[in-house]
Amino acid sequence: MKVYLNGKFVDRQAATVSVFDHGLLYGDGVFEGIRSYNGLIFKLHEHLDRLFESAHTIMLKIPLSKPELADAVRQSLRVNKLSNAYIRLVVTRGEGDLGLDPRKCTRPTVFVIADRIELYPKKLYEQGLELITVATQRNVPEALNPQIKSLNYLNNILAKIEAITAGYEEAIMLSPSGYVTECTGENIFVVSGKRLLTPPPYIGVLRGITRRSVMELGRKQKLDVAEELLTRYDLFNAEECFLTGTAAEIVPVVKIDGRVIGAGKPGPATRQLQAAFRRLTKTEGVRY
Ligand code: PXG
Repeated sequence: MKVYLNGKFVDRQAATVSVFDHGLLYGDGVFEGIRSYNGLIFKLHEHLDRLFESAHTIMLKIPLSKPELADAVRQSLRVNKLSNAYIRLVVTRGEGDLGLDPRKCTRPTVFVIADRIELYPKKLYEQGLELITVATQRNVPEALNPQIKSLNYLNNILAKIEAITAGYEEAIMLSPSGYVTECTGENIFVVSGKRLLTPPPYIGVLRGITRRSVMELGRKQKLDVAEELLTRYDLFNAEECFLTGTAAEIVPVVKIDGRVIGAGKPGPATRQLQAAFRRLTKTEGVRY
């Protein structure tokens, strides 16, 4: 495997960063997770836009232009001869000293890893997922805005550990007021009648690229799509519930905190959106 690292393609073993890199010392950096399907990079420009927004927000100047980074992604897929892949794009503050001061970091570290996609078990999509809400609240936007896709994922990891400890694969995180935010690496949606609802970004969620695609597909399917504050009550009493993310795509949720959701199996709206999303990934994207 060849990894793009600071302008060069190097062997996997040589793809290393310094122990003084602030991405490692402080989680000071930003990243993206991108998919390619049959030679098409899905929503590449949307991912690059979000990466640049995250970087701009933490005052990290990416030393490449968007077209240059897009090229690095395309080349990563080509040199590794991948047609279906998961791509991790990372920009860290770079090497500094042991202090926090980002001014000591003069050159951001940029790398791109393109690897074969590890698909989730088919069973997950057929039977649906059982979730629990956890005690770890989602970061509040006033402290660390979840819209920044930063290398600092401890908030999510702590919630994931709680779910795993309790015997579940994924957790629902709430805001300090008890509103539903998102899962540890996926956005959440509910269907109630003709309404397709997902929490608004201001409550503390990542503006997922899959989330946006699903909202657009929902509108095309004549669903009434809205960003609304949701409580656990709203989840428990929804007809359908599902999660969205680049890696997971659309995952049906059938039980939350012991309550069966709807009919307890993937619902018709979820299935229709899954089918429409699959069509989209096959037809849309940047060729390489
Ligand atoms: N919320 C959070 C907190 C995320 O990290 C999403 C939502 C979904 O966003 P997209 O743009 O992918 O629709 C994410 C996705 C992985 C992985 O390998 C995924 C994410 C982060 C880290 C790992 O599954 N982010």
